[in-house]
Amino acid sequence: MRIIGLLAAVGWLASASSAAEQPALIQNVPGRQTIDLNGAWRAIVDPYEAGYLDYRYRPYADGGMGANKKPKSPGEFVEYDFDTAGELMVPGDWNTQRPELLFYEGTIWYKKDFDCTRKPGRRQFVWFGAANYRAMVFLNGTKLGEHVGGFTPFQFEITNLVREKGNFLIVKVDNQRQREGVPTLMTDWWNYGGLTRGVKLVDVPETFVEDYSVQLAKGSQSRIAAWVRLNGPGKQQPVKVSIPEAGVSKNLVPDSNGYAQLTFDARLALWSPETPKLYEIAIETGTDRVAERIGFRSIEASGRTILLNGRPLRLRGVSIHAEAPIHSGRVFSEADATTLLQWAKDLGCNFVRLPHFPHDEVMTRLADQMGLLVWSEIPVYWAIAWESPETLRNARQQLAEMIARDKNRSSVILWSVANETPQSEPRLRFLAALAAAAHELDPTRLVTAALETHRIDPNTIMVDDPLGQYLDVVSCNEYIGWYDGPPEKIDRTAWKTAYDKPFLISEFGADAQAGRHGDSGTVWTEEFQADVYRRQIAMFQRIPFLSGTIAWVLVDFRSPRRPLAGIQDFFNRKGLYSDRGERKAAFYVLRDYYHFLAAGAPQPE
Ligand code: GCB
Repeated sequence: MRIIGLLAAVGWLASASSAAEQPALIQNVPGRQTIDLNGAWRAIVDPYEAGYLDYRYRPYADGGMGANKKPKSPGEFVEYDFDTAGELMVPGDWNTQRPELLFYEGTIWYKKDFDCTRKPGRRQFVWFGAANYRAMVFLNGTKLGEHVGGFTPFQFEITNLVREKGNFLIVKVDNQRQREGVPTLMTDWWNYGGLTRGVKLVDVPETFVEDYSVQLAKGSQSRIAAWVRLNGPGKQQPVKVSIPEAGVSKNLVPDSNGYAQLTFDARLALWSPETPKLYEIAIETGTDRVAERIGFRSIEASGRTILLNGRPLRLRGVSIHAEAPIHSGRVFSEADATTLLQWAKDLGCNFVRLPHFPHDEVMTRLADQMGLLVWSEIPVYWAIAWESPETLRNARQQLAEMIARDKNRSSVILWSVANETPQSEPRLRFLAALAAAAHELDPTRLVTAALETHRIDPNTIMVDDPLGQYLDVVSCNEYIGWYDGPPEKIDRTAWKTAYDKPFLISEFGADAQAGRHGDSGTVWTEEFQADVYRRQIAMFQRIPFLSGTIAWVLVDFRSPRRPLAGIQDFFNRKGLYSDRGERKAAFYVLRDYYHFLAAGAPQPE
């Protein structure tokens, strides 16, 4: 069931190439034999898509610029030439690489030349960490396929196309927003375009370990449920799963689909934010070996309490947008990810929300190492086209790709299927389908969504969004004291819930420009923001069923919706840090509260 669901969800891969047996996403690409295709790529800016469509808006038969055409005689002209075009760095959004591209939305063509030493009995894939939003990929003039969705990995097999010398890989990346896209037209983040994450050639044996999951079985702290899937002609050969430090070595025999599963007991030190213990695990066949470090922890909802390793958990969280600290642009490097996660730890957090789309894999891998719990999300945001089957298919695919990539990360405890979506029947159907898909794809983690609030009287918020019945954890964003009334309104607000489920405040906050001072009644000042935080914290103490809070947001981030000159300058200023890395007064207010909670303040009921 599970595998069929996942394959169906990523079914586009099957049509993307002619090879007989297309794998689902290759698991653990950082742990494979790879060649980096990162660095400088040639780039042609194509705002009218004229490299793809003729003057009647028909696609060129040869793929347009994907063919990399050259004049064959002095009398022939071709109106593009990658070899004389400028360069863009990959990975990297194009917006922050050239001033004239800061607001650019449209197509850019990328080209990279490479050689590839081919060994018999090996297979090659070209793998993209992400391309925002729509990518069309050509190798040596042949179209490999397309991918839609700006934040998840994808790959194409190139074994039969790649040559020893003189390969050219061309990618058309288009970041135009679309009403029926995921996300849709309006968001509160920068639409960074391009090959925003790494590109690699992945080299594997003819039969290889395509995918695997090694995690604790649902509800257990000592039973491991492992599954492995092999791909290739020898996919029924025995597989060994080992965890040497725990004395585990198990042999599995795959079925005719190359799939094998096993549950077994192990004595394990459990992973937690306080002790982020990771074990080296290895999956081996006669021809392939892949290894990585994995943690083991249980996560459950019991009534209104979240249990981590069987113990009540209070989440001390902050949201981190994928905006690079100090230099801005979309995060892809380990250095930037480390800075952001360390800033969250400095705040006293044990938990980070990574909104509003899957972040670079480097974030969740580092969260495993640094001991931070993670909320991961797909960009089903605000006014999605709820009635469009294609939009639902797209959202489901992004969900499946996010889960496929990060299912072995002990840090990830929550999958979020949506953010701040307006209530309606079509929306409920759409999101209930996504919640069901998340449960099916990953029965071990908890499913949530960031909901909106509503009041049943001027002073009482009632948490009763009907979507709550499909979620494991009910979460609400609220901006009392900013969009919703003056800060004093926070003092008068009481909360009730219709659900016997854990409850999180998934956003709260206010804008402040770092260094702008005044009294606490003056907006945009650090004093105003700090005052909102103080009042919010007092309100949290009055919500007996609260399992955690997530401040919005760790660092100021770029947003086209924020034009106020001299203050916003196209940044959302709700950061506890400025975009230059300065701490604002509210940072210290929240840090004191989180340290107080960490020191053993009362747990939720
Ligand atoms: C929200 C959204 C978030 C925005 C934030 C804001 O409710 O979920 O994406 O950036 O408010 O600052 O307005």
